[in-house]
Amino acid sequence: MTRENKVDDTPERKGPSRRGFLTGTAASGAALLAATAARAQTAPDPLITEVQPWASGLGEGVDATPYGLPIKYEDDVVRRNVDWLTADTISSINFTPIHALDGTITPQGCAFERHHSGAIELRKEDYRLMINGLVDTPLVFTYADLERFPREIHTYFLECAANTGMEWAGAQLNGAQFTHGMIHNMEYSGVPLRTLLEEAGLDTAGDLSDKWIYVEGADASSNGRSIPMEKALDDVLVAFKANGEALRKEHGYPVRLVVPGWEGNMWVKWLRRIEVTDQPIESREETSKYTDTLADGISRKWTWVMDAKSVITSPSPQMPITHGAGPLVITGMAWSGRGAITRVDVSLDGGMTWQPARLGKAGDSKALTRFYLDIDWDGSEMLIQSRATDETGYVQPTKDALREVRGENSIYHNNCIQTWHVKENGEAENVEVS
Ligand SMILES: Nc1nc2c(c(=O)[nH]1)N[C@H]1C(S)=C(S)[C@@H](COP(=O)(O)O)O[C@H]1N2
Ligand SMILES: [Mo]
Repeated sequence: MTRENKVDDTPERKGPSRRGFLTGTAASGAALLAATAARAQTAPDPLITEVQPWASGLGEGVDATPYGLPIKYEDDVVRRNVDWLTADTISSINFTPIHALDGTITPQGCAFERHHSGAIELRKEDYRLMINGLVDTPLVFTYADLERFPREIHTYFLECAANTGMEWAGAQLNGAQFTHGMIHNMEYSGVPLRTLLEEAGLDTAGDLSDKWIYVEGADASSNGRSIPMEKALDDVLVAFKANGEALRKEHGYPVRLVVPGWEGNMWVKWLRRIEVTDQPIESREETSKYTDTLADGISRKWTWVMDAKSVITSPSPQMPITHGAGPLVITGMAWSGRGAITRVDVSLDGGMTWQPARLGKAGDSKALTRFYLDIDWDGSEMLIQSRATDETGYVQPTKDALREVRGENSIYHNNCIQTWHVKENGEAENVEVS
């Protein structure tokens, strides 16, 4: 921003149209002018005055990279794991670099992975999906069969119920990637599960209030989960594309279940079987795991919905402020499993006062919403927080409020307000305020 403004003061090198554009930009943005004034430079900038290597030779041909990766200068924007969290990397987790992303869509290449028995490779030709149990006509679909049913596209977030789970007892992990990175947000193409259940002869007009489905994956863990029929017929998708292309292996190629707004564990990857039952199965993944142990030692089960939550991604521990006082863009993301985000408030003083943030675009239901707060930073330390509100009126709770209800025995469903302590030198740290 500063450099572009400076171009205006340097001798003519580029054509008049670029100069005109930059002048226009500078004139229209008061913040931009302020930034220029703060960083006025007198020495000539060789990046402006000298011909650079990239302008004096040729670039790479179009056959060099048939399927591209990000440019090497961005090679720190990657998934990372925390080696002490799990015994090995097979039944493990890595984290989305949310601190370095903007917008709302998570590229598949850096979207977090969670596997219980590793990511398997399953060819489309070898893929089968069975629907059995309490249906008139048990069916087996091939991948090609699935492609012949009417498709829908929807954008949804997937959050592992364990996201932020390490933070119950106190501030633990120094980075938004690690405290909040078990989340991704993709545009899925797929067939509504309702369509396939009807194909198998399920009478969706009848009384299905006591019916469930049990869903399993083709991997060794199978990750079986029970889902009430009401949800199965509502918005669950059998998806085969994400962000326009085939699902990546690690996200369930060739077919995964999409269970909008509900905990990530239910989004079965490498989807292999759907059984219609008249009771839940009470599998490992819904009894000893993915239940919430309260202060008295009793565990809540069936806590499927992910409540409204948000986090500031920049500034944050991995994204310190690298400039002095003046214009500062604070940004983050918010989401709710109950619908659209309608409002995000930001506090700079640890929750004493709040101001409304600007939503990058209107929130989609059960999808990530980007927010911004553009401030004139005075260079002093801040305790920054964000607080999401969703369309049901639910407001993201403080950590203390959540602990009051849930105690400290929980792992899953920690949707508390996060605090970053931003220091005068721009560095940020994961802290708690009460
Ligand atoms: N078949 C199968 N499905 C699975 C899992 C698994 O190990 N096997 N892990 C679950 C968990 S706990 C989560 S949080 C999500 C993670 O999805 P992702 O790897 O695409 O991020 O997948 C779920 N579906
Ligand atoms: Mo998970």
